[in-house]
Amino acid sequence: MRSLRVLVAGVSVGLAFILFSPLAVKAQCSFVDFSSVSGLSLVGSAHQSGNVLRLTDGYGQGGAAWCTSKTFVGNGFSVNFQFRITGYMGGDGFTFAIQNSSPTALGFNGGDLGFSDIPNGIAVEFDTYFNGDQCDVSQDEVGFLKSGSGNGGTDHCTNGIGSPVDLSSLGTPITLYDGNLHTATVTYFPGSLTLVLDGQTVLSQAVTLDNYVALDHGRAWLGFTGATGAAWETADIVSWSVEANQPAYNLGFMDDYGRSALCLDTHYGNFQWTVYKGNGTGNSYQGPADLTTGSGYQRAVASPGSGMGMYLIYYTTAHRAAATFTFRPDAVSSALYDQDTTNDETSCGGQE
Ligand SMILES: [Ca+2]
Repeated sequence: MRSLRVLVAGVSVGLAFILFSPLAVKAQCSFVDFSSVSGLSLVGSAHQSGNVLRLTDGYGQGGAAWCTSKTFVGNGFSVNFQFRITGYMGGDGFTFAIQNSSPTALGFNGGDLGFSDIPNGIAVEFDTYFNGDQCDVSQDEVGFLKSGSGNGGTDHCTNGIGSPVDLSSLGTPITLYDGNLHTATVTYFPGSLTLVLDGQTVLSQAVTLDNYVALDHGRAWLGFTGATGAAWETADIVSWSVEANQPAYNLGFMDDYGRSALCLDTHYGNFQWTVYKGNGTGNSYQGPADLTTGSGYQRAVASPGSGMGMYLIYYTTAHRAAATFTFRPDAVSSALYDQDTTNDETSCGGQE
């Protein structure tokens, strides 16, 4: 009889496989160009201009563009974007940022790059104005920043993650504001954050995102901020793609009658429910779940408003589980009863 299987079960090899080989999927925030800005929250000076996302184009501006849907970033992601800075009149630059403050967040302008004062975030800056009082190293630099409060919060001495890099000092120098198209790839693998710019690895730091951003079931808003002051420039994002790793489901339940299976990611709180019998057979549903661990039990409840309803209780000492599911758009509902933990070979996401 198929029953419960604890995938981790103290088997570190199995856990490592799950964590290091999650499926990368194209996230919702992917734009071949910005002929449509549907799905973006545009704030301040940020606007669509032809086929590009224009962050700034005058003096004294601040703008931001956030994907309105949060992206699951906790298990790693890769972001690729092209940008072009034209009409360089001295500054200030832009950032790619990850934050859990607001989909309309915008910080101070000028040297604060529209990022400073956005709480609960982390940014990759592309800085085109030398602020000596913020520990800038160049008017042509990149760096990692954590959230800083108030004016001047983009100070690398207080809020830098590692040191900024002067791009003009590279063996093959890169000039951010030369009017050319540049390609940036930001890759987060839990424990490290890397920026590759025009094929050169220019930044790489030990970073665990959870230490800087309070993730929402592993999720956060992704986007860009840009700013100018007395000095200004036109800063355009030309394309943007996001690939994110899936939750690592590490606890699985299979119904005794083979009707459906439930997998839980117990780190961030996510579930995947797959229907094997009855209405909705073959469908799989994912979403955030709120987890509670009590004495002798674990409970998972689907977050309200997700379009899904799920209630699971797993008795950890008795090794029994019961769950009910509904999915309103598909009018699918099911129950799961799992009475025996000992003989199950089902993996999360599929039957053996
Ligand atoms: Ca600066």
